[in-house]
Amino acid sequence: MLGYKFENVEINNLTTEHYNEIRKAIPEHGVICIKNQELKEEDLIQFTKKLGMPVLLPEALRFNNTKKEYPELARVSNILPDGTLLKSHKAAEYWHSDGDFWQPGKNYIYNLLYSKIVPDIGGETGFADLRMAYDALSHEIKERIAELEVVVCCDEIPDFKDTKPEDRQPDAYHRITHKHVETSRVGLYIGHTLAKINKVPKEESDFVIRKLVDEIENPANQYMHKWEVGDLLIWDNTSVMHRSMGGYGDFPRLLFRTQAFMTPPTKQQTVETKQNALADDQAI
Ligand SMILES: O=C(O)CCC(=O)C(=O)O
Ligand SMILES: [Fe+2]
Repeated sequence: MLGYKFENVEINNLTTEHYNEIRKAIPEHGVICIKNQELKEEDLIQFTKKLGMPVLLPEALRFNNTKKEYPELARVSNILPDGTLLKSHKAAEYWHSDGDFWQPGKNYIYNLLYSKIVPDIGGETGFADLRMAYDALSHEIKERIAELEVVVCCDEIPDFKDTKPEDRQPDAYHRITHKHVETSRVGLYIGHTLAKINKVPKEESDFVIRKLVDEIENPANQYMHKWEVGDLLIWDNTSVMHRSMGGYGDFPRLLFRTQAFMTPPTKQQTVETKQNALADDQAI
């Protein structure tokens, strides 16, 4: 089931049992929310390192994080570090998987997004479950995409417009029918909704992508997160796509983001996690 909420854990004082529950819940539920956290930048980075090697993005993709001591951090915000409010700010308002521009395998990343300032209206983050979207496809479309790949080209990713030429990654080719490395669940992977299918005429590519996007955009396969200050969301970019739902006008909004390359759990963790299997599912 898409989404899971943890209410009684403290990231800065985490037991092994809670860590294992969190770690297991991420790929299982696609996105999880840990409520009521009080985290400084370094706390978020420390926790990110527990999940995997932190992703270091080019400066332009850290979105005004000017603090050189935290290269792992991006500021998702309409407020500049000096307090200036960016009017009519819009960012990430399209369905995407972060890290789709990395080569296959390296694109398996977790996102951590932590809310500091929540706007009075709007500003939700939307999630689409790629496993549910896949399951909902017709048999015919499933067969059609079985061997196909999408091409992710940095020039088509809006966030890359301010990056330096040396930050551009080579085109990445990803299988559309994605079997999750950990859960073995099959889901879609298209990177972003304007992606093109490799070695397929444009008309056919557009037709097939449209069929897939219809399920990604189907509210039955989505969860909308309404932020509260102190929420820490963690999601698996190979199980869900996400986007900003916008609609916050000029109300201030500030979130801190880090990312970690996914590392499969150790044998020991797998055993412990099985023993501490999550009790009843708690919907977000
Ligand atoms: O602003 C949001 O709600 C989502 C931002 C986003 O795409 C991200 O943090 O990766
Ligand atoms: Fe994103």
